[in-house]
Amino acid sequence: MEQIMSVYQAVLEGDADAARQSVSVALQAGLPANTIMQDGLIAAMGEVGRQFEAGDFFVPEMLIAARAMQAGLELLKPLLAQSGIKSTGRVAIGTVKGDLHDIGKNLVGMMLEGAGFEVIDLGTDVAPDKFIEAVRTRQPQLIAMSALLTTTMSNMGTTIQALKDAGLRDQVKIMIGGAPVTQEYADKIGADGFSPDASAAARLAKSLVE
Ligand code: B1M
Repeated sequence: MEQIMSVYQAVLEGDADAARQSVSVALQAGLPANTIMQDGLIAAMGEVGRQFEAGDFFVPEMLIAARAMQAGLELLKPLLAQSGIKSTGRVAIGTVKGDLHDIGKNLVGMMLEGAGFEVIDLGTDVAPDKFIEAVRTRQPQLIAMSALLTTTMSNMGTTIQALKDAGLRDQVKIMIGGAPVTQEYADKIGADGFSPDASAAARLAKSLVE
């Protein structure tokens, strides 16, 4: 479909204005919001992820594509909410306590959104209590924690312990990432998964909620 291809192309090219415009044209042509999201926005972000992993796209290209995707998604969100379409899953994401780095976390959040997740962004410097509160009040299937400092990554383990102490550990899957984080560390603290970048994070998140 020509209108869907325009949405797909706008996201791939990272053109936020064209993304908004093409989503609007597709809606005017009577295409369902869910089709525009799945076949236009989400499909394009899948291709962005593939190109990133192939080394054809770098972080800046992925960021501008994700921003274009979000621009298009803003127009669809109210319609999707009305039609009661189920999201891929709900994820609460945050940078752990003591850590203010959020560029990677935001990128992961955008890729998750691009994969069809409802993303609750808890921000930066997120204490274990805030993750606990989010699980209690918002019932995400997944918690995603980011850390960029060797001095703050231990707060991922502290958060997992706090969830255990609160009796909530079994209610959520937990994935972690960030420059100093490794699979070995994820295994050590009992996280369900680790991913080295935002594109792999979206794939991991899907596999964890399936
Ligand atoms: Co900071 N900083 N910083 N900093 N900073 C680093 C991380 C550092 C490596 C620089 C260095 O010394 N070479 C170093 C950490 C050393 C260490 O602990 N090993 C460092 C330091 C020391 C500090 C301060 C302590 C400096 C100081 O004040 N003395 C201070 C700490 C503040 C705090 O947090 N309490 C600090 C402050 C800052 C700024 C505020 C100035 C700024 C942050 C702005 C912001 O985020 N809004 C900043 C920046 C920009 C950096 C660097 C330059 C870039 C980080 C970044 O955004 N990268 C960084 C050096 C570097 O990495 N070259 C550095 C781009 C981003 C897309 O990558 O975040 O790695 P990244 O995310 C990737 C993956 O890691 C992964 O996917 C992303 C994309 O593919 N990923 C996940 C991330 N989270 C994930 C979660 C997942 C899965 C994948 O699942 C949940």
